[in-house]
Amino acid sequence: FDFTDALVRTPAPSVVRGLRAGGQDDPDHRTVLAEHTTYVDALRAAGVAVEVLPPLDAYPDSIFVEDPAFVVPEGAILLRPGTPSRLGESAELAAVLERRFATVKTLDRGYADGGDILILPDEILIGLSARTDQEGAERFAELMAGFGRTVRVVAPPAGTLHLKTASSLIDEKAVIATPALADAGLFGDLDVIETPEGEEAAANLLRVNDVVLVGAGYPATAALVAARGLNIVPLAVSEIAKIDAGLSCMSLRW
Ligand code: CIR
Repeated sequence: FDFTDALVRTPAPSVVRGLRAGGQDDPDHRTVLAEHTTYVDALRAAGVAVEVLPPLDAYPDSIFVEDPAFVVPEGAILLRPGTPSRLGESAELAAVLERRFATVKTLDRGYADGGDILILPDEILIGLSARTDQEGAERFAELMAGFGRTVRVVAPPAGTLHLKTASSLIDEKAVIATPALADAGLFGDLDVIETPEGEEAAANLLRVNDVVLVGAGYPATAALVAARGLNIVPLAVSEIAKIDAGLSCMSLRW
Protein backbone atom coordinates (compact mmCIF):
# COMPACT_ATOMS: atom_id res chain seq x y z
CA PHE A 1 0.00 0.00 0.00
CA ASP A 2 2.97 2.32 -0.49
CA PHE A 3 2.13 3.94 -3.78
CA THR A 4 3.63 6.80 -5.78
CA ASP A 5 1.53 6.50 -8.94
CA ALA A 6 -1.98 5.64 -10.09
CA LEU A 7 -4.07 5.49 -13.25
CA VAL A 8 -7.78 6.26 -13.32
CA ARG A 9 -10.30 6.74 -16.12
CA THR A 10 -12.98 9.45 -16.26
CA PRO A 11 -16.52 8.00 -16.30
CA ALA A 12 -18.20 8.21 -19.72
CA PRO A 13 -21.91 9.00 -20.11
CA SER A 14 -22.42 5.27 -20.80
CA VAL A 15 -21.52 4.56 -17.15
CA VAL A 16 -25.27 4.66 -16.47
CA ARG A 17 -25.45 1.27 -18.25
CA GLY A 18 -22.68 -0.30 -16.11
CA LEU A 19 -23.09 -3.95 -15.15
CA ARG A 20 -24.74 -4.80 -11.84
CA ALA A 21 -25.65 -8.10 -10.25
CA GLY A 22 -28.76 -6.84 -8.48
CA GLY A 23 -31.62 -4.72 -9.75
CA GLN A 24 -30.24 -1.34 -8.71
CA ASP A 25 -31.35 1.82 -10.51
CA ASP A 26 -29.11 3.38 -13.12
CA PRO A 27 -26.57 5.75 -11.57
CA ASP A 28 -26.63 9.41 -12.55
CA HIS A 29 -23.67 10.37 -14.75
CA ARG A 30 -23.02 13.76 -13.14
CA THR A 31 -23.07 12.34 -9.63
CA VAL A 32 -20.74 9.51 -10.65
CA LEU A 33 -18.39 12.14 -12.09
CA ALA A 34 -18.49 14.12 -8.84
CA GLU A 35 -17.80 11.02 -6.73
CA HIS A 36 -14.98 10.04 -9.07
CA THR A 37 -13.40 13.49 -8.82
CA THR A 38 -13.50 13.31 -5.02
CA TYR A 39 -11.82 9.90 -5.20
CA VAL A 40 -9.03 11.23 -7.42
CA ASP A 41 -8.54 14.18 -5.07
CA ALA A 42 -8.26 11.77 -2.13
CA LEU A 43 -5.58 9.73 -3.92
CA ARG A 44 -3.62 12.91 -4.64
CA ALA A 45 -3.99 14.10 -1.05
CA ALA A 46 -2.53 10.74 0.02
CA GLY A 47 0.60 11.54 -1.98
CA VAL A 48 -0.08 9.70 -5.24
CA ALA A 49 0.58 11.18 -8.69
CA VAL A 50 -2.61 10.34 -10.61
CA GLU A 51 -2.81 10.14 -14.42
CA VAL A 52 -6.40 10.55 -15.61
CA LEU A 53 -7.25 8.67 -18.81
CA PRO A 54 -10.01 9.88 -21.17
CA PRO A 55 -13.54 8.44 -20.98
CA LEU A 56 -14.44 5.48 -23.21
CA ASP A 57 -18.11 5.58 -24.08
CA ALA A 58 -17.94 2.17 -25.79
CA TYR A 59 -17.19 0.55 -22.43
CA PRO A 60 -19.70 1.44 -19.68
CA ASP A 61 -17.58 -0.18 -16.96
CA SER A 62 -14.24 1.22 -18.10
CA ILE A 63 -13.86 3.50 -15.04
CA PHE A 64 -13.02 0.30 -13.18
CA VAL A 65 -9.46 0.19 -14.49
CA GLU A 66 -8.44 -2.31 -11.83
CA ASP A 67 -10.17 -5.17 -13.65
CA PRO A 68 -8.56 -5.26 -17.14
CA ALA A 69 -4.94 -5.01 -15.92
CA PHE A 70 -2.69 -5.74 -12.95
CA VAL A 71 0.38 -3.76 -11.98
CA VAL A 72 3.31 -4.02 -9.59
CA PRO A 73 6.35 -1.75 -9.69
CA GLU A 74 8.24 -4.43 -11.69
CA GLY A 75 5.72 -4.47 -14.51
CA ALA A 76 2.16 -4.86 -15.75
CA ILE A 77 -0.09 -7.62 -17.04
CA LEU A 78 -2.95 -7.00 -19.45
CA LEU A 79 -5.68 -9.33 -18.20
CA ARG A 80 -8.70 -10.88 -19.89
CA PRO A 81 -11.84 -9.70 -18.04
CA GLY A 82 -14.31 -12.53 -17.71
CA THR A 83 -17.42 -10.82 -18.99
CA PRO A 84 -17.95 -10.13 -22.72
CA SER A 85 -18.72 -6.41 -22.48
CA ARG A 86 -15.41 -5.77 -20.68
CA LEU A 87 -12.97 -7.96 -22.63
CA GLY A 88 -11.97 -5.09 -24.95
CA GLU A 89 -10.97 -2.82 -22.06
CA SER A 90 -7.49 -4.37 -21.76
CA ALA A 91 -6.40 -3.24 -25.22
CA GLU A 92 -7.43 0.30 -24.25
CA LEU A 93 -4.83 0.24 -21.45
CA ALA A 94 -1.98 -1.23 -23.51
CA ALA A 95 -0.46 2.04 -24.72
CA VAL A 96 -0.41 3.78 -21.36
CA LEU A 97 1.00 0.73 -19.58
CA GLU A 98 3.73 0.38 -22.21
CA ARG A 99 4.62 4.02 -21.63
CA ARG A 100 4.66 3.65 -17.83
CA PHE A 101 6.22 0.17 -17.32
CA ALA A 102 9.40 -1.45 -18.61
CA THR A 103 7.68 -4.83 -18.98
CA VAL A 104 4.08 -5.43 -20.04
CA LYS A 105 2.88 -9.02 -20.32
CA THR A 106 -0.45 -10.30 -21.63
CA LEU A 107 -2.67 -12.97 -20.17
CA ASP A 108 -3.00 -15.21 -23.21
CA ARG A 109 -5.41 -17.84 -21.95
CA GLY A 110 -8.31 -18.16 -19.57
CA TYR A 111 -9.98 -15.19 -17.90
CA ALA A 112 -9.04 -13.04 -14.93
CA ASP A 113 -10.38 -9.77 -13.49
CA GLY A 114 -8.02 -7.61 -11.44
CA GLY A 115 -10.71 -7.29 -8.77
CA ASP A 116 -9.97 -10.92 -7.91
CA ILE A 117 -6.29 -10.23 -7.22
CA LEU A 118 -5.25 -9.20 -3.70
CA ILE A 119 -1.66 -8.25 -2.88
CA LEU A 120 -0.63 -9.43 0.60
CA PRO A 121 2.74 -8.78 2.25
CA ASP A 122 4.30 -12.13 1.27
CA GLU A 123 2.17 -13.38 -1.60
CA ILE A 124 -0.54 -12.48 -4.05
CA LEU A 125 -3.95 -14.16 -3.91
CA ILE A 126 -6.13 -14.68 -6.98
CA GLY A 127 -9.68 -15.79 -6.28
CA LEU A 128 -11.76 -17.91 -8.63
CA SER A 129 -15.10 -16.25 -9.44
CA ALA A 130 -17.66 -15.87 -12.19
CA ARG A 131 -15.03 -13.62 -13.86
CA THR A 132 -11.78 -15.45 -13.08
CA ASP A 133 -11.35 -19.09 -14.10
CA GLN A 134 -8.77 -21.72 -13.15
CA GLU A 135 -6.92 -21.43 -16.46
CA GLY A 136 -6.62 -17.65 -16.19
CA ALA A 137 -5.59 -17.81 -12.55
CA GLU A 138 -2.87 -20.38 -13.23
CA ARG A 139 -1.54 -18.46 -16.20
CA PHE A 140 -1.53 -15.26 -14.13
CA ALA A 141 0.53 -17.10 -11.50
CA GLU A 142 3.04 -18.20 -14.16
CA LEU A 143 3.40 -14.67 -15.51
CA MET A 144 3.88 -13.23 -12.02
CA ALA A 145 6.50 -15.86 -11.23
CA GLY A 146 8.49 -14.19 -13.99
CA PHE A 147 8.41 -11.04 -11.85
CA GLY A 148 9.62 -13.05 -8.84
CA ARG A 149 6.21 -12.96 -7.18
CA THR A 150 4.40 -15.85 -5.51
CA VAL A 151 0.74 -16.28 -6.38
CA ARG A 152 -1.74 -18.56 -4.62
CA VAL A 153 -5.00 -19.49 -6.33
CA VAL A 154 -7.91 -19.56 -3.86
CA ALA A 155 -11.58 -20.45 -4.07
CA PRO A 156 -13.66 -17.95 -2.08
CA PRO A 157 -17.26 -18.85 -1.24
CA ALA A 158 -19.56 -18.21 -4.20
CA GLY A 159 -21.73 -15.14 -4.26
CA THR A 160 -19.35 -12.20 -4.29
CA LEU A 161 -18.40 -10.44 -7.50
CA HIS A 162 -14.67 -10.34 -6.80
CA LEU A 163 -12.28 -11.49 -4.06
CA LYS A 164 -11.63 -7.84 -3.27
CA THR A 165 -15.32 -7.02 -3.09
CA ALA A 166 -15.12 -8.86 0.23
CA SER A 167 -11.56 -8.26 1.46
CA SER A 168 -8.72 -5.71 1.58
CA LEU A 169 -5.26 -5.42 3.10
CA ILE A 170 -5.18 -2.92 5.98
CA ASP A 171 -1.58 -3.11 7.19
CA GLU A 172 1.39 -5.50 7.21
CA LYS A 173 -0.39 -7.83 9.61
CA ALA A 174 -4.12 -7.59 8.90
CA VAL A 175 -6.82 -7.87 6.29
CA ILE A 176 -10.46 -6.89 6.62
CA ALA A 177 -13.00 -9.35 5.22
CA THR A 178 -16.70 -10.10 5.30
CA PRO A 179 -17.57 -12.83 7.82
CA ALA A 180 -18.33 -15.26 4.98
CA LEU A 181 -14.89 -14.78 3.45
CA ALA A 182 -13.13 -14.69 6.82
CA ASP A 183 -14.62 -18.12 7.56
CA ALA A 184 -13.02 -19.51 4.42
CA GLY A 185 -9.59 -19.21 6.08
CA LEU A 186 -7.68 -18.01 3.02
CA PHE A 187 -5.40 -15.45 4.62
CA GLY A 188 -2.64 -17.54 6.18
CA ASP A 189 -1.01 -15.97 9.23
CA LEU A 190 -2.60 -12.56 8.84
CA ASP A 191 -5.11 -11.23 11.37
CA VAL A 192 -8.57 -11.11 9.85
CA ILE A 193 -10.85 -8.30 10.99
CA GLU A 194 -14.47 -8.97 10.14
CA THR A 195 -16.76 -6.26 8.83
CA PRO A 196 -19.51 -5.45 11.35
CA GLU A 197 -22.99 -6.69 10.55
CA GLY A 198 -24.69 -4.61 7.89
CA GLU A 199 -21.37 -3.11 6.73
CA GLU A 200 -20.18 -5.97 4.49
CA ALA A 201 -19.83 -3.57 1.57
CA ALA A 202 -17.14 -1.68 3.50
CA ALA A 203 -14.73 -4.63 3.04
CA ASN A 204 -13.59 -3.08 -0.23
CA LEU A 205 -11.62 -0.24 1.29
CA LEU A 206 -8.34 1.14 0.02
CA ARG A 207 -5.18 1.66 2.04
CA VAL A 208 -3.02 4.27 0.33
CA ASN A 209 0.19 5.25 2.09
CA ASP A 210 -0.84 6.62 5.52
CA VAL A 211 -4.58 6.73 4.99
CA VAL A 212 -7.47 4.36 4.43
CA LEU A 213 -10.25 5.34 2.05
CA VAL A 214 -13.53 3.87 3.29
CA GLY A 215 -17.02 4.27 1.88
CA ALA A 216 -19.00 6.89 3.79
CA GLY A 217 -21.79 5.43 5.87
CA TYR A 218 -19.78 2.62 7.49
CA PRO A 219 -18.94 4.13 10.89
CA ALA A 220 -18.38 0.81 12.68
CA THR A 221 -15.85 -0.33 10.06
CA ALA A 222 -14.14 3.06 10.13
CA ALA A 223 -13.80 2.77 13.92
CA LEU A 224 -12.29 -0.73 13.69
CA VAL A 225 -9.70 0.43 11.18
CA ALA A 226 -8.98 3.65 13.09
CA ALA A 227 -8.31 1.53 16.18
CA ARG A 228 -5.25 0.17 14.35
CA GLY A 229 -3.82 3.68 14.32
CA LEU A 230 -4.79 4.53 10.75
CA ASN A 231 -6.33 7.75 9.44
CA ILE A 232 -9.70 7.28 7.78
CA VAL A 233 -10.88 9.24 4.74
CA PRO A 234 -14.61 8.59 4.28
CA LEU A 235 -15.71 8.89 0.65
CA ALA A 236 -19.23 9.15 -0.74
CA VAL A 237 -19.56 6.44 -3.38
CA SER A 238 -23.25 5.56 -3.17
CA GLU A 239 -23.92 6.40 -6.83
CA ILE A 240 -20.97 4.41 -8.17
CA ALA A 241 -21.96 1.59 -5.82
CA LYS A 242 -25.15 1.15 -7.88
CA ILE A 243 -22.95 -0.59 -10.46
CA ASP A 244 -21.20 -2.77 -7.89
CA ALA A 245 -18.12 -0.62 -7.44
CA GLY A 246 -15.89 -0.36 -4.43
CA LEU A 247 -12.88 1.84 -3.77
CA SER A 248 -10.07 -0.29 -5.15
CA CYS A 249 -11.62 -0.91 -8.56
CA MET A 250 -11.39 2.70 -9.72
CA SER A 251 -7.58 2.84 -9.88
CA LEU A 252 -4.43 0.94 -10.75
CA ARG A 253 -1.75 1.75 -8.19
CA TRP A 254 1.99 1.13 -7.93
C1 CIR B 1 -18.58 -4.93 -13.20
O1 CIR B 1 -19.55 -5.65 -12.94
O2 CIR B 1 -17.60 -5.34 -13.82
C2 CIR B 1 -18.61 -3.48 -12.74
N1 CIR B 1 -19.94 -2.98 -12.81
C3 CIR B 1 -18.07 -3.34 -11.34
C4 CIR B 1 -16.63 -3.70 -11.24
C5 CIR B 1 -16.10 -3.55 -9.88
N2 CIR B 1 -14.71 -3.88 -9.88
C6 CIR B 1 -14.05 -4.35 -8.83
O3 CIR B 1 -14.64 -4.61 -7.78
N3 CIR B 1 -12.76 -4.58 -9.00
